[in-house]
Amino acid sequence: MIMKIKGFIVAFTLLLTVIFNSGISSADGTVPGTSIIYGDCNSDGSINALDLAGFKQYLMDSERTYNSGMDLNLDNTADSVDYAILKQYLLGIVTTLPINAPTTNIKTGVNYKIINRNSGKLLDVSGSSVSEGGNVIQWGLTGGANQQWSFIDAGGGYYKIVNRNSGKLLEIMNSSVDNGGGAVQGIDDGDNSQKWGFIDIGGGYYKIVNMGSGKLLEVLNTSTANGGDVAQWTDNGGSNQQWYLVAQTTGNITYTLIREQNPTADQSDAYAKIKAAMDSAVMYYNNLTNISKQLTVYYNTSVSTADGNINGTIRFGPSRSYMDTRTAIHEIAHTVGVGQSSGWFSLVKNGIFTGKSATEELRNITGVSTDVLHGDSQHFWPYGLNYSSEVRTDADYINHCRIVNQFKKDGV
Ligand SMILES: [Ca+2]
Ligand SMILES: [Ca+2]
Ligand SMILES: [Ca+2]
Repeated sequence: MIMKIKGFIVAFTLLLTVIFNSGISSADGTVPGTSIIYGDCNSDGSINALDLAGFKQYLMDSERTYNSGMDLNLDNTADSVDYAILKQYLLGIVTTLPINAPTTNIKTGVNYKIINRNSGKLLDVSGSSVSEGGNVIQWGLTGGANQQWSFIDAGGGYYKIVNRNSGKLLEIMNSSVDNGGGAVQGIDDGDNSQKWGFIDIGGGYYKIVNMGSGKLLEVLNTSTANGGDVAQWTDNGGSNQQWYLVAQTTGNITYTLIREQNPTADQSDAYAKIKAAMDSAVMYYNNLTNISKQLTVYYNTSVSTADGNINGTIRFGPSRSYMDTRTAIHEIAHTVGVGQSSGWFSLVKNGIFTGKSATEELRNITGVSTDVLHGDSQHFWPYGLNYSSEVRTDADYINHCRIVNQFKKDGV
């Protein structure tokens, strides 16, 4: 029996050798009059376990030559990445071959925040764990190192994703290939479950695909809550499977809250709430924009809600319902020019903000190529955060900052 198997492998290897040398290797993957069945390594018209065995043999052959029919991700190499893809195909994880190669325009050596498109929350190692198996979840922006990730080129368009705080890799627990397989952090062991491809879907968004399983990194159950679990799932087009990548920004908004020397109980309470709102708002601006501004913030009971001025002043009135992140972000936008600068007034025409960069950014966010930003003498929408009802998820804070950042490019 052993002899038989050995004989089969020899015969199979010979067959493959014939196939590999048969000239199916033109740059566009086709030969006139011949159409390649990608993954059909033994050219018998079907793709099955025999092809996987053949591929393994091929990889062990030190003198192998490139074969486009085995280049299943169209990156001009036929290697272990393609073998993994063939395995995924036979498991039914990948349903068509070839697949598009993940993008290779990811920068290495840079710390990124990885933000879920649906929730606006960040890919985060729970509790800043540094342990093997520490859970990876989503959490609102904190600026913490456990929410920052850098990439190491793992070849074939795949990357290792390293948590800045722990130095451990984003991985799928137990190399699961199942829906719901958990995203955790682990020590680098070279496994394909620790390698990820980035599929650029435009607008700054990526699908992040696990090399071991072919499944996408997603926030389970489209959670928008802090602590929502991150795992893998079959691509279903959901925005909970799409991620916005943002590298280090140069935003530098600082503020001073003016306090009475001997504050009343009401003032002390207001200061604490205003500080929390401003800290959160400044965090968003500094992590998502390149805008700098020094602000002076007041608590003033004669102000009806809150206001912001291009001179750098923000005033909060007595209503506690306006001492929140939404209002603070909205007022910061005024201090950097929204409804305040001459640039604003020349760019808003007939109720439309006409600047190119911000308009393009809105379309990046919505995916609708005809969308326009509406504006008046004071405000803009969508994403102006003019009312608390405009905040459905943290993604609205993120998108506000993306647009205001582009307002500055447009000359606001
Ligand atoms: Ca076959
Ligand atoms: Ca390939
Ligand atoms: Ca997880």
